Amino acid sequence: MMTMTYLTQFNPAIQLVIRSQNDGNDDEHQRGSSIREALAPDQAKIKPPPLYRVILLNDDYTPMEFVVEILRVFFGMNAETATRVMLKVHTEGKGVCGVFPKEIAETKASQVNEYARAEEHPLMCDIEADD
Ligand code: TYC
Repeated sequence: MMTMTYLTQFNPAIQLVIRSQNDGNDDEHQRGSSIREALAPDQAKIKPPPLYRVILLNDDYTPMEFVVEILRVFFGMNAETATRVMLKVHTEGKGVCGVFPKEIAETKASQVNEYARAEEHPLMCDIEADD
């Protein structure tokens, strides 16, 4: 039994087998949950992390090219996507740069704000729950 628990926790192939038993009707779903609970009680309780949107706010002074650079460097966007998001923020007041687990969202927003301040731009980045 110990061996099974170890395998289901750490062997992705076995996790896949258990997950596939959960596809289908509710009875099967229940049974899948019990099997998972029996084989790996800790894993059965793991929930995906809550997600947060990283939001960019418009202002009247930050140059458009700087905002595009931010979106490319910190959020991995290509020039076309970065320009589209920048223009959305410019015209609508705010826009989403990406959605991440809380700690990553907080880190990205801080890095953007610190970089903008270091370059003496008033650009503001914030986070909000993605629900
Ligand atoms: N409104 C700014 C300008 O006209 C451009 C801008 C876009 C600033 C997006 C901030 O998050 C922003 N230069």
